[in-house]
Amino acid sequence: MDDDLDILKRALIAADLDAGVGAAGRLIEAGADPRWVLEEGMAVAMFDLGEMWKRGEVFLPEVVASAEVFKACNAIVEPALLAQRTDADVSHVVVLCTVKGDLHDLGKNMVGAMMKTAGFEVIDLGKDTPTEKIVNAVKELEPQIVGLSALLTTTVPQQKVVIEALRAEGLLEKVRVMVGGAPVTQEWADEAGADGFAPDAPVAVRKALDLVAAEANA
Ligand code: B1M
Repeated sequence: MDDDLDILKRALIAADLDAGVGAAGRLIEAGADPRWVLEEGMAVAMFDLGEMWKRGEVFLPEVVASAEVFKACNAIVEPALLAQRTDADVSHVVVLCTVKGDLHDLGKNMVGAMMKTAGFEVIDLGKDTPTEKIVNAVKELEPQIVGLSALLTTTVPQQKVVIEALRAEGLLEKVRVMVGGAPVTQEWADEAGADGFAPDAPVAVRKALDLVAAEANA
């Protein structure tokens, strides 16, 4: 399985669709844990690709192509992940999105899929999400949690803009806000007034479960 994980990583970096889809399929067929494939394989490959991009070893069109391969592989891995879904509690609703100005959604989608496996109902508002749309969704859907993803240092401040907009509408009494994304830190989460931060999708699930449990015990 380790060999196929390596093939998958290399295929993502090289934007080789056939090799990526082939390796993802073999891994899932062989019973690999989809979380392991996503976290230790696919997410790591995209991080490595980002480092290569920073060093000028790859360029934007290649990154766009790799993102497409990621989506194709994810279409194979995610159903296996969702098959692990528990029926623990579907009464907890998470409104999830990538903030305004930000088109990165691969990580946000992973967070959403893993939250579903823990029994959350996930309402995904997508990427480049206007603040007003998030505020309206919180008013209408009354979620327990709002999750805000941001991948650019220029869009991370938007997380605080959303939190302030929710505060202005008196909605922070009712909803817990989680922030995440590669440049996001616990320090920033505190400064922005978020209730939770997670560096990756598995921790995001644990944090979300902690937040709803704390609310239930309050
Ligand atoms: Co972009 N990009 N990109 N990009 N891109 C980064 C983020 C960058 C770090 C690359 C680099 O320079 N090394 C850099 C940002 C630099 C900075 O801000 N300081 C960058 C740049 C500059 C840009 C553009 C500006 C490039 C340009 O146009 N000149 C442009 C911006 C477009 C825009 O958003 N307005 C751009 C565009 C793109 C693509 C469209 C080509 C593509 C995105 C495709 C897509 O998402 N559909 C892309 C990609 C793929 C990347 C990198 C290479 C990979 C991101 C990724 O998908 N990682 C990225 C490099 C990097 O991050 N190191 C980069 C895999 C994913 C599974 O991880 O998203 O981190 P991640 O999610 C993790 C955790 O962060 C966490 O859990 C996930 C799973 O474990 N998490 C949360 C995420 N959200 C969470 C929410 C939570 C909790 C945890 O709670 C709510």
